[in-house]
Amino acid sequence: SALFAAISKAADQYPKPEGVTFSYGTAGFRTLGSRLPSVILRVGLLAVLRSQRLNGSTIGVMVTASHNPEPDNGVKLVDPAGEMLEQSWEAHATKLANCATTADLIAAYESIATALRINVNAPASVVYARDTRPSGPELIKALETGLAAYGSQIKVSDIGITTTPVLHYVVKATNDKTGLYGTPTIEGYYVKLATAFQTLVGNRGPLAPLYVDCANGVGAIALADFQKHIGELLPLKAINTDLDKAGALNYQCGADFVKTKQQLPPSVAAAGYLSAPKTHACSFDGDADRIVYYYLRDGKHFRLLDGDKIAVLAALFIGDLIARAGLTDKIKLGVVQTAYANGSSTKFINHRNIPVTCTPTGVKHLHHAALRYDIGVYFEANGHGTVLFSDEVLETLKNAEPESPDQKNAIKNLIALSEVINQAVGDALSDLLLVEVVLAHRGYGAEEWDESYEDLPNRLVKVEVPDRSIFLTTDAERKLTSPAGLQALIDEAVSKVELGRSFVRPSGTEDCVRVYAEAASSSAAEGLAITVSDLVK
Ligand code: 16G
Ligand code: ZN
Repeated sequence: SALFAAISKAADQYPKPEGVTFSYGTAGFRTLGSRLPSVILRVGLLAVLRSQRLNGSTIGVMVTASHNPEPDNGVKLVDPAGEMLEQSWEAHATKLANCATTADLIAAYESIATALRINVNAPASVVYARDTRPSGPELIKALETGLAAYGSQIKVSDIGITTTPVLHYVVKATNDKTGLYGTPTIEGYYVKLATAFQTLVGNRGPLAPLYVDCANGVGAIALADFQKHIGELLPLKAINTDLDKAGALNYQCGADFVKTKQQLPPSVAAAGYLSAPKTHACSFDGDADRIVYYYLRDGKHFRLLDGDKIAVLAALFIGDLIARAGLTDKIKLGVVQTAYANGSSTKFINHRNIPVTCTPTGVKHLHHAALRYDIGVYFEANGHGTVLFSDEVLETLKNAEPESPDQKNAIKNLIALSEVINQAVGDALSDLLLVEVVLAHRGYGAEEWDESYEDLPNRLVKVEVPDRSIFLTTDAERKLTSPAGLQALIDEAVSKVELGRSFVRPSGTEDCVRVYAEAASSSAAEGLAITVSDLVK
């Protein structure tokens, strides 16, 4: 057909590199940017099929490699409601990416279309964006070359350089037929967040200045643009905003650096921003879908406020609002974590009678589990997360008949929270606004927030193994089912340690196995991590 001829011609310009096997993993395809042009073109083709399968709903394509080093890049697809690509389609993506020739590609494309009963000539709609990586423009060209093969049959929209959560927002808003979610543009996103934030801060502003480490990535652009929408209500002091300096992206800065190294980015330390009393700061990752906070206790000691601390802050605040709104019986609030959540955080939330679910690592698992609550707070310890409000809850809130000004206020704030918090995916900017709102309402600084509970000492170790595929897990990755007998040995090691907990899981993004251990003391956590690592080797 004419369509396949056009697709072939486009694909011929971007042959698959030899000797590489691609895999659509936890966060899409991710590898050196220079290896990716053929993959990106093919992901564009799959986006068209996905859109056709879903009656022409708009599908998103995001070109980013998040917190990875600058030479890397990646791509992931966004489903119509703004969530990650449905898991069963990951195999189709992997299949297309690995076809050795154009002829194979066309055959694979046709077989997917046939198996899923997709009319390849139906209309489709795709929206795409990229982060600030130098390989971005070349990859976008490959994407556009593939999409151009369809001519006017499909609708294509380029929203340019922006954050991952903005793209998710635009996809969700585009597909929202009620038009209530927001205007489906980058500007629409800022307006929505700013309006809700102003409502929530009320007359508590202006708030204290906040230092934001942008990881020398696209978050710097979002932050500067957003500032224009809120003026001095919250002065955002952006640091690490160098988008032009080669190699600067995520280097010695950003959320991943701070969480893994458990220290200030050297740039932040050198500038001494945090020596002033009552100041705190936060770090975004390279595509601004992750955030961690920190401050210096007594002006000296680094204290991390990670995803677990954010989850606790948010859940308690929302729980209080639900109670004040008189809706405790009607709204079921819950928290979703992974095995990496510090044991103290889980215990703390449980003591407050808020249920906690544990899921495997990866945003899609947490997101899914959070949807089972009326209001689901989900965060990975590394700072990926958000709070989801069900449609039913939004209805309940909008129809509630408050019996007092306090109830009325609580209801208004819950509705505004659902608007300030990105309902599609974890979002550093939106989570930042959530945290600042809660701190303002509580009259807290970072120290008071930090006092909620004390983290158990913990260690995360990377272990190189000959074949990580033999490690199979169950119970949300907290137990191994294979290799046979290993879990019993881990259980035995854990039982000898006060408040000990440890688990082993194969990484979804690197060729290694990760060992996590926590215990009552730092030396015991260290010892347990070493013992379990030795068992794994
Ligand atoms: C990916 C996941 C992240 C997870 C990490 C674990 C998304 C968007 N990202 O980056 O949530 O924490 O993988 O990596 O789902 P690991 O499997 O190598 O430990
Ligand atoms: Zn990211």
